[in-house]
Amino acid sequence: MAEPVMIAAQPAPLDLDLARTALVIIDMQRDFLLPGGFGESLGNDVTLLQRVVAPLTELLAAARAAEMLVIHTREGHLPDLSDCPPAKLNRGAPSQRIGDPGVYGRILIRGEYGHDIVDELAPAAGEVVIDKPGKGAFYATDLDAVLAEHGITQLLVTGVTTEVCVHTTTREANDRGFECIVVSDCVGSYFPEFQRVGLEMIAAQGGIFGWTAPSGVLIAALT
Ligand code: C5J
Repeated sequence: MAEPVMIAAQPAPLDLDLARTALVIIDMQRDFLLPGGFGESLGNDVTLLQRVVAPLTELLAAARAAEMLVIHTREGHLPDLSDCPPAKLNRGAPSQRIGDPGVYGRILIRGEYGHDIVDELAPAAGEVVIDKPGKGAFYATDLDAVLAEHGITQLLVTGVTTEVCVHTTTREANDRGFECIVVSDCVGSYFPEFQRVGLEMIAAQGGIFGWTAPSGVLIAALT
């Protein structure tokens, strides 16, 4: 069995057991990333999220080469919206709500083009795809069971957005006993200040709910 690898993470080094680690890629969906899509229609600068694609593509390639478990998530809802609570549905501008027609199909609806993952990060055959109705990837999904089945105890958390679905999932994972490294250049926010503070919050207070590290350090550990 391979020895754990020490990762130069913040706020302190962490021993990573690669055989018990999964790469989790949160919500790298066209609705959030593509120009003209839902994210941009809300007034956001999608280039801030697109920056994540190149380093994450490299990390994903390294994880696949190392035969690490790869898990993709997608935020979205059933076509009849029965899994979308009114408190979520009735938010935002009336013309740009979940389920409304958008440039890439009905916004955040499963099966629509915009709901799916950007081409560069498309799941490979056999990789796990978790469809989640909430911000956290554990809520109303079988993620916990999938991780248990594979003996996973540590997570590399990536994707968008840093302060929303990445944070929520990392906090949920931390509460369930997983050690999480949030990969600093592989997570993105529409708000530069949220990106900076969002990463600082994770590693503050001795790593209150996780660690952070850049992708280069992790790719080096994987290769
Ligand atoms: C948001 C997400 N921000 N994936 N979703 O609504 O972070």
